[in-house]
Amino acid sequence: MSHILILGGTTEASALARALAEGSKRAVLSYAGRTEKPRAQPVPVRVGGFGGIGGLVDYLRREGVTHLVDATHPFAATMSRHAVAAAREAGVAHIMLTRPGWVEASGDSWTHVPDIAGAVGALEGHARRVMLALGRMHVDAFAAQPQHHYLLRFVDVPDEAPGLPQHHLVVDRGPFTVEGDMALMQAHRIELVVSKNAGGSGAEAKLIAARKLGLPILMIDRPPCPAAQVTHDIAGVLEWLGHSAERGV
Ligand code: 3Y8
Ligand code: NAP
Repeated sequence: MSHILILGGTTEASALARALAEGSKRAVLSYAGRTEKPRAQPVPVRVGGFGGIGGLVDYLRREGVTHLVDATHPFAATMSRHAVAAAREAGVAHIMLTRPGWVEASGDSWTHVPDIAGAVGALEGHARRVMLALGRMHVDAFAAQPQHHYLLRFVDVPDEAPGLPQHHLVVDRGPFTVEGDMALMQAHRIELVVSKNAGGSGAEAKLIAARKLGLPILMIDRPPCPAAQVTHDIAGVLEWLGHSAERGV
């Protein structure tokens, strides 16, 4: 009997949980605990870190996990590295479910930067009205460029006000809509949008909204991904589960 651990926090992880529940597969979805009220799931959920690679190995062995699906966000690089190492050490089958990166389309005006620090550096210069669609974890880095007016969007109300002298905070969770993001950008007279190359549909609205409004994008490229088996869709995971079950892993 297989027992699947899904490392979640993405639209695709939730879709996989639904598919496994419908198939009466035994699965648990894991959240880091970054948000106050994570989305309810049709499979049991666990919340919180494992305690590094060793903690994850212990969890895999203790719970009798047979398959580990890393369906975390492409920027959750530490979790993905830990998942590969722990699965190997515990002898558990492993696959990454991740979405392809977005690619610049005609009508887009992207400037690529390698990471958050690169985005901060690229904001050197005259004051502008910038939409920082990066969530909460890295906002403080942008205090190095206090001249801009920032539009921020967090999942939860923060414990303290963001450390940016000129900002407007929207508390909202995705998936977002093109119309909603266009209205938001127009209402705040946004001149530039800063985005991670998350891929997928849940955060894509802002790219389409920026394209329709002719706004430039500062695109933060993904961190390197560990060497592992990867699929971009639920069907790929279900096929992998079927194959590895036949092999009796
Ligand atoms: C806790 C679980 C689902 C998953 C939904 C996806 C889509 C909506 C769009 C913008 C961009 C951003 C952010 C974003 C999106 C989905 C997906 C996605 C981006 C939840 C969730 C958790 C998180 C963590 C949160 C981060 C933050 C990032 C906001 C749940 C809602 C900016 C990423 O306040 C914080 O500490 C938030 C932290 C990591 C990035 C950051 O650096 O702040 N996601 N987001 C997960 C956990 O605890 O393990 O609460 O239900 C999940 C989703 N957020 O099941 O429907 O699939 O990506 N999440 C980015 O892409 O740039 C918002 O505003 O346009
Ligand atoms: P990260 O930097 O790669 O991981 C840092 C630590 O958080 C990990 O070492 C692990 O702690 C814990 N962790 C991360 N994901 C976990 C999970 N799904 N279940 C249990 N523990 C987890 O991760 P992150 O970028 O902070 O992302 C955290 C969560 O938010 C992930 O679920 C991710 O899918 C989701 N998310 C992130 C982003 C983003 O932009 N980074 C966007 C959307 C959703 P231990 O070492 O103690 O095990």
